[in-house]
Amino acid sequence: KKQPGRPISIIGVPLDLGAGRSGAGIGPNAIRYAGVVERLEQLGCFVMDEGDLTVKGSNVTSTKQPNTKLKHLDEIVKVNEELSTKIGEAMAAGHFPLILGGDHSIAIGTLAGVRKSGGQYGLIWFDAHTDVNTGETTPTGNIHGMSLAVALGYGDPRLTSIGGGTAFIKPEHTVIVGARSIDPGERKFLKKLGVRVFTIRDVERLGIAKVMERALKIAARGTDGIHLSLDLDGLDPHDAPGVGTPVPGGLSLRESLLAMELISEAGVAVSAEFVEVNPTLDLRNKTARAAVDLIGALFGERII
Ligand code: 6HN
Ligand code: MN
Ligand code: MN
Ligand code: MN
Repeated sequence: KKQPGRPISIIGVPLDLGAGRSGAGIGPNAIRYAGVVERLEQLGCFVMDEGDLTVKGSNVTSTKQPNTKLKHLDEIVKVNEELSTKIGEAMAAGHFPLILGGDHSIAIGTLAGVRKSGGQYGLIWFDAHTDVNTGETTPTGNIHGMSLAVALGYGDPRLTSIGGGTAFIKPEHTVIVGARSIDPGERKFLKKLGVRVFTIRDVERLGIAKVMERALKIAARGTDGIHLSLDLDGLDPHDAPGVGTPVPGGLSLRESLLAMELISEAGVAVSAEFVEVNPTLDLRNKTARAAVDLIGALFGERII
């Protein structure tokens, strides 16, 4: 069932500086063109589109990257600080923040903002990657590969202190679903912190229903609700081709829809973000349309 009565605040974050290539910055509008507001309204939701945050530059125009281990750090800090304020306000008003990305570095601001609301929240991180690199372990210097580490309290202090400091989320309430591309440093990090990872292999062996049942227990038990951070590259590139870092062998759109339906039925989600939609790599806006299908399922849309 959808969250009854809770207004949805849509916040677009047209940022691609955290990724290794340009294009994710037009993700929010691609998702709007795919009809996200209309879809939610058809489901009876009250939707407020708050527009986009202002982002200076993109990977197209700002090629100077003075800090190669943390590319575009200044602008990413600024945008995420602003985002955390926005999210904090939306949640304080009793709204459900629905964040449209943008590259996955925006999860830093989202989770910092969710944390501001004072509760202790769990996290379902749906992704082909695990995004737990730091400036020390990153193979690329791209901050979108570090956002989960930051949310757990690890990484450059300028990132971990966004929104007022301290870890935004606890490892025991964090669960990753769909992973199939993990860097050596990330593997160590996940082991050390004891973060539960359901890889694509687990999805194959157990089925997505069982995986989500377990994931929901980890994220929701003993918390005030969960945040869903969904990277479209968690889906197979066949169903979501418009992503900057595609990895073959992912979840089908149908499996991903079932995952959303199960989160929706659990009734525990307090916020969600859909990131890494890069329409410049897409035909017919397929990836944004997949995002809208997933958002529909999350807010109660069913086949019958
Ligand atoms: N994403 N692990 C790679 C890196 O550069 O750190 C890829 C990260 C991808 C991040 O898709 O959100
Ligand atoms: Mn209101
Ligand atoms: Mn990601
Ligand atoms: Mn990813």
